[in-house]
Amino acid sequence: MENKSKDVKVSIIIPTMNEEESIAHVLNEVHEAVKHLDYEILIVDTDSKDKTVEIAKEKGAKVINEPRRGYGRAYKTGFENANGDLIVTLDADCTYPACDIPKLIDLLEKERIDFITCDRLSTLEKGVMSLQHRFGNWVLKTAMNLLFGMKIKDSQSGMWIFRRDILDDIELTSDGMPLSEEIKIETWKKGFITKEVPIEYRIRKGEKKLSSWRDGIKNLTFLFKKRF
Ligand SMILES: Nc1nc2c(ncn2[C@@H]2O[C@H](COP(=O)(O)OP(=O)(O)OP(=O)(O)O)[C@@H](O)[C@H]2O)c(=O)[nH]1
Ligand SMILES: [Mg+2]
Repeated sequence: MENKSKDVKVSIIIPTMNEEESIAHVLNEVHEAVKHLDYEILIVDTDSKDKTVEIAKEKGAKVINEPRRGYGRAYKTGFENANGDLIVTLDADCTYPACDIPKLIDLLEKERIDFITCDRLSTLEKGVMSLQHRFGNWVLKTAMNLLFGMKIKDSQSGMWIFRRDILDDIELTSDGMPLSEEIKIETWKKGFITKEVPIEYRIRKGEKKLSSWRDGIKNLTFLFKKRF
């Protein structure tokens, strides 16, 4: 049975940088999915020049302005401002299934999990991710598993569902894309109960903010620095 409880507050955090093409769609999907829960939606925006902020406010999200660039920086600012007992993260580009949030929260609570990360790659459909991107993801998850003795299937996924309390016990140093790796390494290392759950990943709307080569190399370098 789906969780109908309003005892637990959920903070949904979404970083944005010029996502006017997709943000309304994502926010509609989030509202629809969690309307039976006590929740807040935090948009952490860096310098959007389009209508992202306007649309987000119109759709009832709380917008936090974070002028310092970086995906990791945006999330750390979001975490500092979150009032929920549970935190849910996803991109603003329609790639992650917001409709699955209630199911994932139920799983977290039922199995007393501390940190769920969603796995985009096990069920990935043809054409959703470029070959280059898939290869990069394979290299990064293999490096992470070898360096840290983990068994992760998707080290770069940006959809997580977790108890806010765990943030007190983990150290997040990255301000960039590597934060996605770091949060998984830290929760694993600190012995939290973690689980990877397959999800349906979708084609991105709007322009990507990631530079495949530059960010790929930065993510790989980060793993070695963190390990040694
Ligand atoms: N606030 C903020 N958000 C950012 C920044 N960089 C990226 N984002 C957002 O973070 C999310 C992830 O960025 P994406 O461009 O989707 O990166 P990605 O998911 O690795 O790459 P794709 O597979 O192309 O989607 C998106 O919602 C972006 O708008 C930043 O510097 N600041
Ligand atoms: Mg994305």
